[in-house]
Amino acid sequence: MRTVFITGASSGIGEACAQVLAKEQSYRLVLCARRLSRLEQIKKDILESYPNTEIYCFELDVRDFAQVERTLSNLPADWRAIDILINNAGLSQGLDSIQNGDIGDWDRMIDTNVKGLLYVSKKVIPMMKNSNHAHIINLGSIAGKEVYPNGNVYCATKHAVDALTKAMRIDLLQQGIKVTSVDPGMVETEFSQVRFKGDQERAKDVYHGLTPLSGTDIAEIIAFVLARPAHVNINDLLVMPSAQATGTIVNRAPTIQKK
Ligand code: NDP
Ligand code: 8X3
Repeated sequence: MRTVFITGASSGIGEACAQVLAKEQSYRLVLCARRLSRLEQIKKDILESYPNTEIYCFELDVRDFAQVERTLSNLPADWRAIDILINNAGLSQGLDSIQNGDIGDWDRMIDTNVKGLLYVSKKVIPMMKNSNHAHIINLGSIAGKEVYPNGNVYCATKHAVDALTKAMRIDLLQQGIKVTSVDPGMVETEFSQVRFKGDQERAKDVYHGLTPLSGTDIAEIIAFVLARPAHVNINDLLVMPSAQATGTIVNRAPTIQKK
């Protein structure tokens, strides 16, 4: 059994990782996010399908280092050895030009996507020291490879994740910790609802006329990455819907259907 620690497990890609890895029946799951009631429901759902799954859920705001430090230092004794960290918690807020951007939006993105990833990694890496399967997966994005109009600060945070992934791979090499970046294009989750602050129509419009990726598509790819033999690491994996060529060029003709 490998113990996997997933941030942002209350929704979207993080929730799908919990579901897909539970199905494999070879992982114990540590799930955290701010919405504890969601995590409890996800735990209940998983246990209905896979009653033998060991799951530990707790509330965590990755932006708050004091909380990260306190909570992770106080994990129950049998949850203090971690094999895999999926740094998934993240968000976009707004889609505005630099000159019109909102400072609060910028702070939330930088604090969550960059500082939150660093805070959690800082605390979890020492918990991986006895693992033979140590692996960190960072959720990057096409936005960490390209920049698109009005994506400025979100793209900057995902470029930072890209740089941190490369840096972690170097710094953690001698400890035998694999580091992978999984970089999706458009995935239909709560991401656009959060970006557009609850504007459901605007969020839905992002995926109009095309078949986006699902959280499960990404989770299955992460499960594949984790299943490679010990001597193999996938450094960086860019995955797009078939209808998306770049961050901005998409085919909205409804010709590509999911098999
Ligand atoms: P969702 O909005 O569905 O999920 C985001 C998750 O992050 C939620 O579980 C949320 O939980 C958690 N989260 C947000 N802020 C915090 C915080 N301060 N502390 C702890 N948890 C937090 O979006 P996705 O599943 O799509 O996003 C997951 C990751 O994938 C993000 O890093 C995103 O940037 C990345 N990504 C998404 C793409 C997409 O098109 N959807 C494409 C490329 C990358 P809660 O609110 O309960 O705290
Ligand atoms: C999320 C995908 O294209 O909105 O990272 O940047 S995109």
